[in-house]
Amino acid sequence: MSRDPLVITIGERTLALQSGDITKVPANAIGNAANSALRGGGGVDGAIHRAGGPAIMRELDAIRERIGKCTPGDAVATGAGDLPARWVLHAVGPIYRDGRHGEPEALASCFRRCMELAGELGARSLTLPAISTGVYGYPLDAAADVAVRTVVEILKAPETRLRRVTFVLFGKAPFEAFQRASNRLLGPTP
Ligand code: AR6
Repeated sequence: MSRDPLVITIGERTLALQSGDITKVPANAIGNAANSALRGGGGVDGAIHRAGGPAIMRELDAIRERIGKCTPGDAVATGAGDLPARWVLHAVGPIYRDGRHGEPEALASCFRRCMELAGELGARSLTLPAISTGVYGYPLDAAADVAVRTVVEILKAPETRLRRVTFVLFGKAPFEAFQRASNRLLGPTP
């Protein structure tokens, strides 16, 4: 049976996996699975805007005026409105085709950008959803592999100011996929 949450120590830092609704889990910064237009949508994006309130979209309107679209693999930061956090990091995941069109690189880049932005803002804790695994169709096990590998790599690096990264996974299937990925990459947790 799977332990939930699953907490893994990486040096002085922590990687955690838990199931649930990311809008309910307090953290300094929350990652979002947005789209290039930054106009909100369904899935986790819809849940974040509903729970966070209209202040988040007002900030995104201003960002859109400045930069136009946000390319897949990149992310932008706003305040978190009514969410139990200070910042939301809106990352744009790749739309999955067959895995040979730069999807793994773009997905890794989303997680890297979220962690970079979180570090720049001074966040110590970050929650992340399983970006691209809903509407964008990225197969769960492959996405979990990229997500866990990228986050662990950065948590092992001396520069990051982040202390704790938690994947908040919506349901049993994504939770178990991320657990398998962490077992593959880090070995089974004692
Ligand atoms: N908390 C945590 N995870 C969630 C939640 C939640 N409240 N709700 C859904 N998920 P998706 P994508 C999971 O479709 O594939 C939007 O319309 C969900 O089960 O939200 O990157 C955007 O505006 C899945 O595992 O994001 C874009 O247009 C994961 O979050 C597009 O969808 C991602 O699913 C982005 O598609």
